[in-house]
Amino acid sequence: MQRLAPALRQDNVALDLISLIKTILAATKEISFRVSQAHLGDLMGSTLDENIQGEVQKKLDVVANELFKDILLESGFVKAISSEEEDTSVAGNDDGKYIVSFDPLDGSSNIDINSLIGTIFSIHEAPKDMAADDSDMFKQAGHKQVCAGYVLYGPATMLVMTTGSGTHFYVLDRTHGGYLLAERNVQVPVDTQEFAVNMSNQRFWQTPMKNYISDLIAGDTGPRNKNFNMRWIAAMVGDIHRVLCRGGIFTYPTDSKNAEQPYKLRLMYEANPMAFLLEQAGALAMTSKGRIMDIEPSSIHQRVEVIMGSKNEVETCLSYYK
Ligand code: FDP
Repeated sequence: MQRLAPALRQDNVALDLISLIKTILAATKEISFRVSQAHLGDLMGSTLDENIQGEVQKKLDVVANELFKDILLESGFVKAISSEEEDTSVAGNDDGKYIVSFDPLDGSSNIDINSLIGTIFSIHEAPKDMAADDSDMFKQAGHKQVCAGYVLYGPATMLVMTTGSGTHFYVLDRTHGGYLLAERNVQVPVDTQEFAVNMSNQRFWQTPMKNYISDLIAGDTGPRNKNFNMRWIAAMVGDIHRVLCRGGIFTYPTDSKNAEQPYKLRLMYEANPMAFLLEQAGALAMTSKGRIMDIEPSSIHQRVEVIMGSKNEVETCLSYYK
């Protein structure tokens, strides 16, 4: 199996970017180790703090965030970072070529139950004419990402990453401590019989999504004429990984549970990186109004409607909104 650096060189990735990716991956190796040990030590449960989104922070979230932040800022490669766990962006090296947005541990409700969690990251070029402490640097559309990926801390620790030349799977080989290429140019099947959505929110959805999901549930007795199965890991990294492996549609649709917050998932460090990975694998990543990666961000913690996965199924879902 090919090692990471030659695989990236094969895709003509710039040397500076390779160095930054290696820095990110050094942090994920330590997080992977700490996640595996968390039930032995004092890293379980919650701290008493809430993050900017009003969610109670888990201790592992905090540890992972500190690790990521420190290693990235010390590296000198980044001009600034922005994290789910930080209120605002954090300035780095004024001459850093890149900015990184990340969710240090996605799927935090899975931490206590020893289930799937992961780290999601998104890299953009840093604008030269802006100061390192100017968080407006992060207001760049997803189609300008130069790299995106996630690391899944599952039975195997897996890296899924794109630099714009296809989406590739890597596996952490603990015998030599590096990531090895497991599958190049993953392709998401265009059709599927599997959907992922939090069904408990059904009564809060808009009518088109209610109708679409009802038709999936009706199976071969309804207009779709085929049966569908449902899967919900409750960690976006896990659900998107399944879609990348065998197809499916994943949605966190608009809902009316909280009038001030119609969407759940975050654009910069959840929807955009997953959109880049999926599109590079032949899938679609949309809102009911258009392509996720074309959204011009207005704030670093912006939330967005998400409908992504197998091409034909996403298109069918969107047809209910017309
Ligand atoms: P979490 O808050 O546990 O970190 O980031 C939001 C997220 O996880 C996604 O990973 C996941 O898809 C979703 O929330 C799950 O939310 P619910 O099960 O509460 O709907």
